Amino acid sequence: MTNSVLHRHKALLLALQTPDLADAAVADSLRELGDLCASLGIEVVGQLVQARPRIDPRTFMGSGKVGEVKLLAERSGAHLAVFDNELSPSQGEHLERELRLMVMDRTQVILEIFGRNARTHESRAQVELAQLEYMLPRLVGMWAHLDRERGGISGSKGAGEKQIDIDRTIIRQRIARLRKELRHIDQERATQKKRRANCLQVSLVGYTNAGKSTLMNRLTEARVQVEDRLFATLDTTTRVLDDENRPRILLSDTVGFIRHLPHMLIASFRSTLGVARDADLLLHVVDLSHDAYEEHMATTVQAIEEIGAGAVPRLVVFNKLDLVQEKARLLLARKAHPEAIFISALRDDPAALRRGILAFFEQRMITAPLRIGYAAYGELDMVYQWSRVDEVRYEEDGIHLTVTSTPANLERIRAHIGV
Ligand SMILES: Nc1nc2c(ncn2[C@@H]2O[C@H](COP(=O)(O)OP(=O)(O)O)[C@@H](O)[C@H]2O)c(=O)[nH]1
Ligand SMILES: [Mg+2]
Repeated sequence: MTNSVLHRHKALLLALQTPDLADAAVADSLRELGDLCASLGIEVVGQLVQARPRIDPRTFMGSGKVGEVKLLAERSGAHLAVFDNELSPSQGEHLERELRLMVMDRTQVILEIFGRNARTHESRAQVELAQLEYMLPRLVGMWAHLDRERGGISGSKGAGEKQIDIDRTIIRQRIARLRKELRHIDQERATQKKRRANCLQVSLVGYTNAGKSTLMNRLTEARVQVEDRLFATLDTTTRVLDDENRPRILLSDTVGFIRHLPHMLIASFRSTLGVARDADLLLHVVDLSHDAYEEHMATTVQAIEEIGAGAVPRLVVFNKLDLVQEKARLLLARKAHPEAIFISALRDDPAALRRGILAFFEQRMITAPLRIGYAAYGELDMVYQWSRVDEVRYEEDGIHLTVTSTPANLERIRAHIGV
């Protein structure tokens, strides 16, 4: 399905509310689905929430509701139904048949947006991999009509069924190829990673549209694309944040999170998100002007853990302060996160944030004496890169230094000069 097909489509948004979901959470999620649809050019003409004790594994919603949706679609001229819940392959197939509308779920919408925003070879490969994995179990539905039309001869495979076998093979081959390509790109990245290992790495993380790329641009010379659009950033950009400091500090901007981010996307973007895993500090950027900011924070923390970055220290950065009207919200956020930094990436000088980052590392650095024999004189340059040299004395038994750095870097230096 291409975007030109979706553009200007009239759609109904549908959600099924099970008892474990609060009204506000369902409403927020639906509003977000509307934003996601809008970024694909889909026009939302109506929405419907059905409260049910549980989801029917086969039909998803009850037949009474199906009639209601059909009626609403007729009245509003919708020919697309977008479900906020994830639909199983058989549910999607069933609903498409019953509603006689084109059916999409939240996962598919997000996959479409990622597909449209992928710019580099790597992100394109990552998105395609996720899309194919989504498609594979759904091929049956796509070909079922062929067999139905022909009546299906028992005992032998129908034309549709044979076609599915062929398609499955082709898709599996393509998936294997993409995986191989991504592994290759990942290996190339390993060289880069080694070069950066002696720097302190800071990674911007947070909900989509929180202002990560804006902060990246304000803090460094990077020109990352900033847009009031969900998932504008799909690639990782890394720049020097502070060139004076030793060790040098690098800052990375990467893809954001959203609730119910399809797991196949997290899996295929594992390598892109690796920058957060390898970081010494995560800047968790939060749009404090958003009513659902607390939920955004929870979703982000959960995603951070999911990608294996749960152990990396985090500094919360409450952004978009210029848009926050309620004093109470500010006070509440400050109380819940006393160490957080409050900023408007658009309005404020980012110097305070930069100082906050430096202070964070300063607190964690240790000062230690070091002696380098004259035979190891060549290693002095490395010491100056990996640590801050506070004092140097040339004595008979070698060079005596007082250096300050992170425990990890000091460890590395010692290993290098063999003491
Ligand atoms: N009013 C206001 N808008 C901001 C601020 N920071 C970012 N934005 C806007 O929020 C939108 C998303 O920003 P972006 O940096 O692309 O978010 P990202 O998805 O987290 O990278 C853009 O339209 C930015 O101009 C801020 O402090 N105040
Ligand atoms: Mg961005």
